[in-house]
Amino acid sequence: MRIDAVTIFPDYFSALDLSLLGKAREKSLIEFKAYDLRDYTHDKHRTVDDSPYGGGAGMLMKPEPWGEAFDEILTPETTVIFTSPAGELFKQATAEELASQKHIVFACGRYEGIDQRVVDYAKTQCKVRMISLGDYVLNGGEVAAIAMIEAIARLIPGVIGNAESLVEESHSAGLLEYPSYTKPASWRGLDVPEVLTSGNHAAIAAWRHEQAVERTKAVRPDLLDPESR
Ligand code: JFE
Repeated sequence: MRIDAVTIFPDYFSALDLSLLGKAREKSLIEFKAYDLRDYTHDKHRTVDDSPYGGGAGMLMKPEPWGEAFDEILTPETTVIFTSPAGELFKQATAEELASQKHIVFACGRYEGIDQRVVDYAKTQCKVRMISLGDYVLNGGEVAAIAMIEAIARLIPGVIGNAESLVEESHSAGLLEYPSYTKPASWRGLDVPEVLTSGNHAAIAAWRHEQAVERTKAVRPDLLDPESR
């Protein structure tokens, strides 16, 4: 799979050189490149922003550099993702859908966002989605894109060392994680729940499921409500 990003801050994406994702890139499971939008400007100041028609605070990203970048980077097989607080919510199911794509391009805005015609133009070239990382406003699309790339990349076979953890995740999908413990069995007066040291695997599985359900009821009851999905 190839993943690209178009951004005025390509350095954000150096986070992807680290850890598992860096290894996946070394193994050529994923190819990644961050394109600097300013490389597609022609003026001395490498301008990417302008004031909004109709007035209002702040600046918008002007369309021309995006058009030139897209003409170089997009193919009919690309999915372009505009990260935006106005997009559909990013879910595990979204990551699963995107993990089977050949080529994803993250278009990362800054300022107050991007001229709408950039989205409309991209739709004439390939598949396009507007996706929100969550219901809060970031200063730009880069951090949202990095989070989405990590969620997508770990679903690609070979990226995660322990494929069993993906199987366990899909088994417990829709519930929050149960609490986990490691050694020592007693630490600062706090003990590991006895069932986990019992060796009774059926009892352990039942306890973990019950803990997951109780946690979900307490902090994310929306996940248990079929209406909300
Ligand atoms: C951009 C900005 C003022 C946005 C109402 C480009 N989940 C998520 N939160 N924030 C973003 C995504 C995001 C993505 C791209 C972005 C924020 N901004 C900042 C400023 C109003 C905005 O939208 C610019």
